Amino acid sequence: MKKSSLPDPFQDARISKGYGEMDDQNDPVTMLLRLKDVRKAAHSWDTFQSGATPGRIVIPSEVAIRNIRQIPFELDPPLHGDFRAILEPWFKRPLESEYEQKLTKQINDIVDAVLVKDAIEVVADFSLCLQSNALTLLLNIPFEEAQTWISWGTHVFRSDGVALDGDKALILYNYIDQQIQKAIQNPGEDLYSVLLASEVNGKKLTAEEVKGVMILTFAGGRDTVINAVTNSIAYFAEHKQSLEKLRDEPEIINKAVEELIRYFAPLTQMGRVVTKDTAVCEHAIKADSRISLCWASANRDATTFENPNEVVLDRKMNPHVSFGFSHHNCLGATHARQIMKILLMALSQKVKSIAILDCKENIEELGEFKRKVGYDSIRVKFTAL
Ligand code: HEM
Ligand code: EMZ
Repeated sequence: MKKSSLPDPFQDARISKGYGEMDDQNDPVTMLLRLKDVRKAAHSWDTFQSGATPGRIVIPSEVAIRNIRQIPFELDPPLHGDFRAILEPWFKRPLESEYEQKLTKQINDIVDAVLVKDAIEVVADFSLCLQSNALTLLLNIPFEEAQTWISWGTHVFRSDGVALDGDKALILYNYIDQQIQKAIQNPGEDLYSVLLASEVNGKKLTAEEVKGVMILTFAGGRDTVINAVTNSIAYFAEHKQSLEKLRDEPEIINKAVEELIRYFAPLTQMGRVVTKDTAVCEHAIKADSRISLCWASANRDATTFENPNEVVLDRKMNPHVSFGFSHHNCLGATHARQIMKILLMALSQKVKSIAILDCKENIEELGEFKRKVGYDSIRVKFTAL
């Protein structure tokens, strides 16, 4: 098994019964493992709701450390759609050419810097910096602000060995409160100010609602992007010929981005709360219990994906669900895809090879399953072309 592989722990359960079970802080989860069932449940918001107690649809549940509703993630239609409508234009900005140029400069600078170093730890010294720098563009605030976020580490609700860290979450909440106050006093062109000036159903957003959007923007776009970037470096370290292929056939880069994101599935699963007694895969589920949409398993469903456990960079049909499915599909996907596209261009144009020196895998414990989602740390040495 290669160091960069992300094995699929769900295969047997997906084929034999279609679901898996895990406990999470005494609030068990029935995990949907087949692509067809994941899509159907993601669509059926009246049976599988997102707008439950804040934090409850996240796995591990964040109920113990959060009472603010993340928007639009923890809302159901029709209110969900009202918020999406004001957010969508802003989250499409990564397609604008000025944004793309700035992002290209940021990523080229980071890659150039590691090419002249002896060895680097990718998670802390590469992926976290890249993610934080890029987020300044999405929020439209000064580049220097990234240093503050880098100092928080990779996850805003977790720390080493602690799945849920309330003190750490407070750092983010207090920071966002301060930034909202600043934007109220001195409005600018940043996301905070734009949200404060926006209306939903004829009413200005409250500071609490703005906070709900901002927490989600910080939390949802953090370890997901870090995992996608780190796993890409590990993959190219062990597949030098794939870097060469991208150099020779740059026209497949968009397909390669989708395929890496399918294979990595940086967000393993997301929960829903069941509103009425129902059944999935002939398995009864009681009202007010939890299910999850296991994106990572659905992406390896051999009834849709040929050779699901292989990275096929120019895979033709690729209806993966790494960014979710239906109305809650990832708002940050445009930004994340641009990051990945530009990273792949930079690596293929500048890097000859990458050697993995040592690594510590990040393994999620999900009841009967254990899933590698990325690395706690991975030291590598880059060699320039
Ligand atoms: C929603 C994955 C990056 C912001 C989602 C969902 C998934 C996902 C699976 C659906 C959740 C659900 O159905 O309950 C990912 C992955 C990423 C990524 C794999 C990186 C590779 C980002 C970034 C941002 C972001 C960079 C913003 C900075 C959001 C938001 C939602 C969301 C706001 C909620 C959308 C809604 O409820 O309508 N993401 N995400 N994500 N993501 Fe991402
Ligand atoms: C939540 C989630 C969003 C959650 C779309 O996913 O990402 C997780 O990393 C956070 O912990 O609070 O924002």
